[in-house]
Amino acid sequence: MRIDIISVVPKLLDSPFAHSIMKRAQDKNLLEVHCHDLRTYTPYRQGQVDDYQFGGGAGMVIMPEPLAILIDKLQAERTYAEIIFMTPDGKTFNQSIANRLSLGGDLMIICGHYKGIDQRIRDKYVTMELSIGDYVLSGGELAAAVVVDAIGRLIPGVLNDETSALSDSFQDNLLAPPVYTRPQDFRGMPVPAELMSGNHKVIEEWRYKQSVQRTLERRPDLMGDEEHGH
Ligand code: 6GU
Repeated sequence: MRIDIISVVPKLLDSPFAHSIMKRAQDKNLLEVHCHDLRTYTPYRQGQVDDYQFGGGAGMVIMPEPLAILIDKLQAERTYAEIIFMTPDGKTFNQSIANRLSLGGDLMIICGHYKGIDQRIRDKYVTMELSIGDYVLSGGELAAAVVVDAIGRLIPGVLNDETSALSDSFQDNLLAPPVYTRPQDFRGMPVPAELMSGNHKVIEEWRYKQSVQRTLERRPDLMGDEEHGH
């Protein structure tokens, strides 16, 4: 999968994909992430990409022309499954959206900054608008990094048995169970006996019960138990 990210602060995206699983995905040629500096494509003087908003009000808006020039150029080179705009008023990103996008082909992601981007770009080009939660970030870059990480690790072949996504929280609407490693006795706190039993069935049952208990305590909304949610 190829992901093209458009930003006015591309330096914010230097490190998120350069390490760990995102690096491995790219080393294995399963993922390509290309970050584009919008200023490179502006037809205006001195790399200007934003301007005051019509109607007045605080905050600059990213102009449509530089975005259209870059989006047209990218679309001439390949077809995108989705053109995503990162914005706090988008649909809240979740594991189910990540699963779908990880199987769906190349993606373009547009990061806003300042007050956002001209509405006409959203109307003409954008096919999906995503937020990563109900709080406001300075720009879409950190949110885009979150979305690319969540999608990238799900691309078939990226994870191995050690890092498998099957046991992740949310993959089955249950939170993941607790995990333990050496030593078996840490300062008087032992590892639960079930995990030391060597009995696969006992271990799986214990993990499932812990997952259910944890989900009921912490995220009853995930279990469709609206009574306890919110
Ligand atoms: Cl996608 N962008 C910004 N600026 N803030 C956010 C967000 C996105 N998602 C949550 N907060």
